Amino acid sequence: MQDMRTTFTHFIIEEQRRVKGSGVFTSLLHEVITACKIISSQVGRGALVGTHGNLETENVQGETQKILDVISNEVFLKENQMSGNFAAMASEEMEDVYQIPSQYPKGNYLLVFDPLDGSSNVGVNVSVGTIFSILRCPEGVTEPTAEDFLQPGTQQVCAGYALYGSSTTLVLTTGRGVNGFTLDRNIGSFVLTHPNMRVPEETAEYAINSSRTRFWEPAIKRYVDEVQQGAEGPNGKNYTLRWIASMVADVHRILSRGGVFMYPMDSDNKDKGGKLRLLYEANPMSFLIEQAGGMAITGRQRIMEVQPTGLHQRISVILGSKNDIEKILRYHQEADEAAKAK
Ligand code: AHM
Ligand code: MG
Repeated sequence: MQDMRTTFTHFIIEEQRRVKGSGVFTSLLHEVITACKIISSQVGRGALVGTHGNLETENVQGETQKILDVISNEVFLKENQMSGNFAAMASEEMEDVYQIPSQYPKGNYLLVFDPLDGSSNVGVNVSVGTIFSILRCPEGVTEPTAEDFLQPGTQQVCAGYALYGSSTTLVLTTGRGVNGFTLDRNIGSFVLTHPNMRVPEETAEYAINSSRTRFWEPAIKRYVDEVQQGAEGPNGKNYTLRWIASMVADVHRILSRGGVFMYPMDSDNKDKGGKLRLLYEANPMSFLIEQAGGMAITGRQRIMEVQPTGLHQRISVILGSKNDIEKILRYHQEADEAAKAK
């Protein structure tokens, strides 16, 4: 045989055999990635078929919805509702929990997702993506409510994202490391191209929206100030800044070659708790980053240990290469101690 590449199908069958699974997970992941393939195709055609614009409506976050936000949400619901694997779904684009229509069987898992992350980028042809997280439905629950989704990130059984960039990439963890796949459009399948992804402990790249500098807490100001001093500062090396405004693309870069991503809570977003959403942005990305050897914190604690209080709860997100994240954690502790001592 000439082509010895591992397709996603083969990869999950092997995983299923390794963990002696029932096959439910294999079927469930197939539905999820089929949805990602459809969204990838829609995103790729958008400008030609007029779906790159805004709608008149706002989502539950009060943000203007893009046509593609709504299309992607509908694709995800439709592809995942009939398999009998999920008990309910929730997404950035829907205020309440989505119940599986009564004509379909219900399963034991909950699916929570951001159908099109970074969608402010679609009109300018910059990368966007889909983020998802899979939780167990609590035992005995047949009609899950928002409460049933409020599980800390440590309870996730699977998390991943699809990145619609110069190629379409799928990155996934089921708690046994992180693997990346690239969509081969000739055969319509994802192929394993990035086995066992690892985040290097050391980095010289950081990502933050620095137009918000005036709102930052002292610990973030201190870290960024030191980084910007480059080789002349305490780090003794030059850093570069990258900010795509698409978390999926920024996290993918970090999983590929290291770095630090920060969307911290600041004086401007403090009332909301931060900008990014805990259940379908921060938790799945934290699971991936930790599984790849990196760290993900709010500044003061591990993100995955935060007990969620709301479906659309926002949170401070600081993640990436271990050595820098440890330093940022320490800077928060030192700033808090200094403030207490005053
Ligand atoms: P979205 O889910 O509405 O697209 O918002 C989340 C996005 C992230 O992908 C990205 O990191 C961040 O918002 C960018 O925010 P900003 O425009 O403030 O730089
Ligand atoms: Mg998002």
